[in-house]
Amino acid sequence: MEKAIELFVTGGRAVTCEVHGCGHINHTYLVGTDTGRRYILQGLNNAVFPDPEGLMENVIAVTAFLARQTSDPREVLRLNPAKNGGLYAKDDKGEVWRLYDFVEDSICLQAPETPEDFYQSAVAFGTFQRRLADFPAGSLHETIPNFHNTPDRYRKFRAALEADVCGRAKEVGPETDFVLAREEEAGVLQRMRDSGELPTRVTHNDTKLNNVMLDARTRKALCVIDLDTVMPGLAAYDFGDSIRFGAATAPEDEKDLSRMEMDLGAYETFTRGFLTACPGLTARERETLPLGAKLMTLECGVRFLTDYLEGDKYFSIHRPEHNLDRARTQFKLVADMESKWEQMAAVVARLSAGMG
Ligand code: ADP
Ligand code: GN1
Ligand code: MG
Repeated sequence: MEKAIELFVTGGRAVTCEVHGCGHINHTYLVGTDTGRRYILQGLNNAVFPDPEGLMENVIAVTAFLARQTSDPREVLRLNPAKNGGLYAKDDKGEVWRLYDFVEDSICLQAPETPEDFYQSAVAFGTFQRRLADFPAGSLHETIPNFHNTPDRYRKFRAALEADVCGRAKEVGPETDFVLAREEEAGVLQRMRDSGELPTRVTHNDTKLNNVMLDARTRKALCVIDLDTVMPGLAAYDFGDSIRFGAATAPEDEKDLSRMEMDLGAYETFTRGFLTACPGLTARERETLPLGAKLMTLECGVRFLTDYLEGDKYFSIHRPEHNLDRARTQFKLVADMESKWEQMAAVVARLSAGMG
């Protein structure tokens, strides 16, 4: 990657380059230069993204659109020019690289430290969606086709179960039963999207707390990062994935399942922030937010379990059963949401009152 930085025009000479962050997908490095200016250098995971050029067209268009709506440079990711004249570059192995400004004086959290941190992440994602409301969604490339098409994730799960290339299917009987018992409900959002009952919006689709930067001093929302999955989608996806990750009482790969629950207080905090920052949702969209939380969690568990069955080819793992542990936490979270279902719906109804 020392070579990759040479593909870009930088202010100053690169003097350090270290692996950075906890993302599961891309290769991310923090680059320091002799002028003190810092950058995030990222190599796109070409096994995950079949069309990196299309993906970069999305990122360029979305960041340019967002940049026109704010005067604060830290509110939008900024791409730096490559020596080829574009905003990304290919190395001699065909890997696509990009160089963002490092968002200085910011923090990126793996879990909220206070309710206000989580509220601010809701403001960040809600604002992101609101600012992109007039972006021409049809012009975006689908960087990962069927990304939140839950029935399609089920089809892939069944195929992995049948192929059983690692002989692991026998280890995941209870998890498989859990998944298959929810197959009918798992398709509800997709059917509502297909029938036009819910509007298609420009969504982020990967709204984990660690894809938001907060100001280190004020701890207010700065910007949303990790724009690789920005595509047409449903509001419930962005709301739901945030709840899945940030309202959980334990990390995504916690082994002690008794520690994993959905915190209703955190859920309410996020809902308040999201609805305030993005008040234009339809009544039907607001009603589907709890289902978004449940289905994004179920879908993510299905994806982890599928990857486990397929031999851990997609998500980065740091121990042999990492994906299985991740799948189990997601299913525990789904079960907990089911036990809190009435309260989840009541929170949305209460906070939506008077919104029309
Ligand atoms: P992945 O797709 O692998 O999750 P991300 O784009 O989310 O990749 O980057 C991984 C991590 O790097 C983020 O969680 C964040 O901590 C850090 N990061 C990414 N971009 C920036 C940036 N422009 N400024 C500061 N930190 C960043
Ligand atoms: C991946 O890229 P990252 O680490 O923010 C994944 C998400 C999953 C998440 C689970 C492109 O997110 O869809 O929900 O891991 N991103 C992609 O932690 O597949
Ligand atoms: Mg990320």
